[in-house]
Amino acid sequence: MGKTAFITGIAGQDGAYLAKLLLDKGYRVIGGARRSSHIVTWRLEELGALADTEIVDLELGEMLNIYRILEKYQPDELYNLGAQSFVAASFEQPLYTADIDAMAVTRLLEAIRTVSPQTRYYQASTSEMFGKVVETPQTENTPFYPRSPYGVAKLYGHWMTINYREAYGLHTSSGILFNHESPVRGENFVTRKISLHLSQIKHGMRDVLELGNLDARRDWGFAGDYVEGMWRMVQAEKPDDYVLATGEAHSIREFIKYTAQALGMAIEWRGKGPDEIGIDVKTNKTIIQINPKYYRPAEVEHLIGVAEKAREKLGWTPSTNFRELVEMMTIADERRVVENRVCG
Ligand code: NAP
Ligand code: F7E
Repeated sequence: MGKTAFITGIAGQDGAYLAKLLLDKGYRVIGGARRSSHIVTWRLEELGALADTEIVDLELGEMLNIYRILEKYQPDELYNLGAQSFVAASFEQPLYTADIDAMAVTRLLEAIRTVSPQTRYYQASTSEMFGKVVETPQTENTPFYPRSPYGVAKLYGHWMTINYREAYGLHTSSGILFNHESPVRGENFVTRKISLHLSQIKHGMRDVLELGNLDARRDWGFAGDYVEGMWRMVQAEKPDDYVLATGEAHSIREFIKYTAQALGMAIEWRGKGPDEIGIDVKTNKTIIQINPKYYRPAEVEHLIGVAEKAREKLGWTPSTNFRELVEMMTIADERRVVENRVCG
């Protein structure tokens, strides 16, 4: 019989890609989604994973909800992808972010230790833990310096994952994943916001794209590649911590440039700082403006990772480069706009 995997955050971007990957490998996949008036299933549907994924109610704030799920399903593997994952929101909701992104990790690990110690655990850690970077590029050995309540909360989860491995001998691994995107990325994140809004502008359904800091640089990979890395960490004989990254960093400005290119548009920049604007060269209209509400109280300026350990020990390498990722997202969003489909 195939293995059973439980995925928290099944309705999110990575949840959908991981569910698809595990189903294709013959797993029984059970996914936890928090109760709402309308559970978001379009990502699973779009990736062809909805029909075979069993979805159960899971609120990461509820200890006994988690406990009963572990007791009932006794999964071979648990991937903790559920989180308040939007960095900007964590500045406004720091306590909620701490409860779900930090304390829930301990809830899960305590439940595993108590009723399902054979369960292998994956923790979704993040390059945001490097924050105001101490060295460039970043590896598993780079000291952490988080710059947001999100980053601070995730750092707690990362260390608890290590602590339960060392204290109780549990198979717990932590993936320090750099930004990874896809056509099913949430619309608030800057990449998807750009691919969707510029597609809408091209087709006359929006006038302006409003953004914050255009000079931040990120190491952006493709989510489909990164869930393969998560799975490999969990299959490894020994649990450990790994960076997954592409080793290339690009600015928001570059992301805009290549999205525009994929749409057959060109942008000319004028002005500086909050007065900078992006003009559509063909129509001479202002289509990009800065809105300071998108600036963060503390910014992470430049992240770039080295995934050498994952390559050596897990045989993992990313298959999609930056240009391919931008094109993939833009083509998907332009198609949705043309077909008048809402995916968000
Ligand atoms: P995502 O699309 O935001 O998905 C997160 C999921 O967690 C959502 O489905 C959300 O439910 C669920 N969730 C939020 N609060 C919950 C709660 N209280 N109880 C139960 N579920 C809850 O994020 P993602 O991009 O797939 O990322 C997956 C994980 O990797 C997250 O932990 C994120 O922090 C981490 N990570 C992401 C990246 C990246 O670049 N994508 C990089 C490093 C680490 P709703 O659908 O109801 O909102
Ligand atoms: O911002 C800048 C913003 O929200 C990227 C999450 O998955 O990756 C993600 O966190 C950059 C920042 O992602 C806008 O200031 C400019 O510098 O797309 P983002 P993030 O904060 O890097 C990490 C690894 C995670 O773990 C997180 O869960 O873009 N930026 N203008 C903007 N960002 C947004 N969202 N919106 C703007 O208008």
